[in-house]
Amino acid sequence: MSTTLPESTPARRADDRLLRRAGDRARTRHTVSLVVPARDEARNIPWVFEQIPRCVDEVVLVDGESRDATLRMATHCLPAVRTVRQRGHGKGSALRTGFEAATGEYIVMIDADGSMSPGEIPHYLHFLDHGYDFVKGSRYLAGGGSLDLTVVRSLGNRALLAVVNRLYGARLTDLCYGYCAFRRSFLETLDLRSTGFEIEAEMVAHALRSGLRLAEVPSLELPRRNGQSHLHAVSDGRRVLRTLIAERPPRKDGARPAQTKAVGER
Ligand SMILES: Nc1nc2c(ncn2[C@@H]2O[C@H](COP(=O)(O)OP(=O)(O)OP(=O)(O)O)[C@@H](O)[C@H]2O)c(=O)[nH]1
Ligand SMILES: [Mg+2]
Repeated sequence: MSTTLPESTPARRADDRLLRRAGDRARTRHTVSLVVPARDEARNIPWVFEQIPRCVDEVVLVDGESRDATLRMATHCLPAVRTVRQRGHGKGSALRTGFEAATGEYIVMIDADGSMSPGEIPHYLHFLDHGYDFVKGSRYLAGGGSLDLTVVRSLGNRALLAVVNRLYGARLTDLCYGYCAFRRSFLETLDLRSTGFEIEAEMVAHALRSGLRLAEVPSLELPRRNGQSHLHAVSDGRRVLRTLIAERPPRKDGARPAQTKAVGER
């Protein structure tokens, strides 16, 4: 059955507007690569992969010499997955390998342990679609949270957050959290060199220092589903601090001031 509306009723005009908007969105749809660093995450990959939304065009799994069936599980769950072996050691090396292999206009990164829900990816893309260059998740914005943070990690994150806000003149609400998305065209600007967990801080530091338009979106961190954490809170925290200090912008460098937007902020 088809329905026809008479010319120029309010309903028809609204209908046309909706179609035009949908058409605009389809025309401007950007391709999306999802980069997933994984080391011994065979038991968590099925949960992560089955939730990847349709807006993702390419999944790049970066293996870190896993001793379990991570690679086999990844191809079993998602035959189209691109698996690459990381160059060097550590999560930072893995992400840099994955970013170089990615081909999408937008890159999203999430962990493979089930602590980040792929269902949130469209929220990040929304901000990239609306002109932001770098979008990071925040567990501290209304609508976000963590079921995973221990007291020690939470205190460490707060302290490092104060440092980044002070040194970079930012107003971020979270720092040590690896759910981020950015335009691939800014990969060179981000100029990433970190090898370990401090890469997330380096990405934020370089995005702020370069004046990229940065947004935060609420994100809910879940507990890792199975297996062991690879993070060492004290030594990795120290590496983050060293990175933030080493990469801080000179006092007066004429760079564009950082523009940060948090969802819900006016
Ligand atoms: N390829 C690769 N992936 C890594 C490496 N180290 C960590 N990862 C992955 O990076 C992601 C984050 O590591 P986690 O061990 O979960 O660190 P975390 O989230 O801070 O710790 P938990 O909260 O306890 O899970 C996971 O998907 C890991 O498998 C590595 O050296 N190489
Ligand atoms: Mg984790």
